[in-house]
Amino acid sequence: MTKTFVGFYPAKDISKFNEKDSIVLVGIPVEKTKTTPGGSRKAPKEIRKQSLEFSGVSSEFDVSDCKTDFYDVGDIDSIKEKDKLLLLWEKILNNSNKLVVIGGDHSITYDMLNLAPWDDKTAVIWLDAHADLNDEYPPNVFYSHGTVFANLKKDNNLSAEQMLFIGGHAYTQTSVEHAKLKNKEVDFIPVHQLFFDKSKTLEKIQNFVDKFDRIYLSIDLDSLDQAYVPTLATTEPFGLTPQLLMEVIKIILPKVIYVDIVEAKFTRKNRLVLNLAVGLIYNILQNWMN
Ligand SMILES: [Mn+2]
Repeated sequence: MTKTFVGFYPAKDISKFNEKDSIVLVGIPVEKTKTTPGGSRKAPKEIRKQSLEFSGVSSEFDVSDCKTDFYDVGDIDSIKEKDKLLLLWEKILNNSNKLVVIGGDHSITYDMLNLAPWDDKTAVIWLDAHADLNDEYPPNVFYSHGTVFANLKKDNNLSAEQMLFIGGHAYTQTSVEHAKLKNKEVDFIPVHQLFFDKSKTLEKIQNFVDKFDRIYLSIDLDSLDQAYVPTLATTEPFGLTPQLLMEVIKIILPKVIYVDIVEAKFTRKNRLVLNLAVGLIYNILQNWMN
């Protein structure tokens, strides 16, 4: 087995996993439509490797000092091992665990959340440069990183009120996506609103969070400004800063039982995004522990 994330116990056999109230990490090394070398399918392995450079200790948090246990169940192929994903969800829900998922491209969010339980008190929030609300992307491809939330909505009968998209600063979004946002097919907070009136916009996010018992959170790293994630496949200017991203998810995390981090494409020469992902995971754990 590849190395586990620092501070996490290996727990490869999911069928035997029965730990309660713990945090479970899984990698989904899958890209559906992209074949660029060094793509996000390599991120689960490389993010774990990068975590070895970290101590897991900061001025505010010590991973070795937590009462909660952390388990790394390894990688699952969301296309070929759907039965394993179903078993993982069963374990997470029965044992009151929380799940941290490392993609893969954004299509893995559909693979994961289409198997998740949904009811009126469950919501999904995604941070992204693009809405990922296409009906097909690229043309004639109906399940990809560009169609995630259109398919989730359709296949699980979700209402506009239980879907919040934060970001959308991309000039490469399709007209279909723009039309859907305009028609309020999901709730939407553009990045410029966060910069323009931060406190009011954070309050709006808090009000959304307050309405639900359970939230699934999906973080496409291209929600960050291109300066922070220059190796990603679809970077855009005018995105979030890492600090603002943390302020936003701090509000959401108390209700979150599932969080994924997707599209962490790096190059041999530039592995910054892997560092960012490791730091983000520790920040998420720290917020969950407090
Ligand atoms: Mn995306």
